[in-house]
Amino acid sequence: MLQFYRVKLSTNAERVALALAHKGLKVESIWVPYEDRSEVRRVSGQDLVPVLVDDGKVVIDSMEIVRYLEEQDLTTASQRNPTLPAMDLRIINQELVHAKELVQSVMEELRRAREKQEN
Ligand SMILES: N[C@@H](CCC(=O)N[C@@H](CS)C(=O)NCC(=O)O)C(=O)O
Repeated sequence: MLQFYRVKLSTNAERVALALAHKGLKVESIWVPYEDRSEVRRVSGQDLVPVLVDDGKVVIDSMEIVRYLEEQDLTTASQRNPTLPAMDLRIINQELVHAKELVQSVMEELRRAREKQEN
């Protein structure tokens, strides 16, 4: 099972908690005291949380953990059904930004054309 090292009231740890919940993953939460990081240091070689341990693989930094979870999920999803492209939420988000820019530039062109017609 995944092990999740966290402290209370840490927004970075909560980001990881939300990502884990979103993915529906079971974890063992290991709550460490804010003032004693010896266990975190022993496991990860540094003091900050969140830290995720996946079968011996240690991942530090909340966004690195989110990326790691996304990559693992995509790998598992494409193994489940290799004929279906896995949906990567990060890429979908980029595509949405591009689509929005495209729509804005088309609207701008139309506005200019209308202005030209009116004058
Ligand atoms: N960039 C890191 C920052 C990690 C971080 O600053 N964690 C805080 C808790 S939110 C911490 O462990 N602070 C303890 C300290 O600075 O000694 C991440 O996103 O995970």
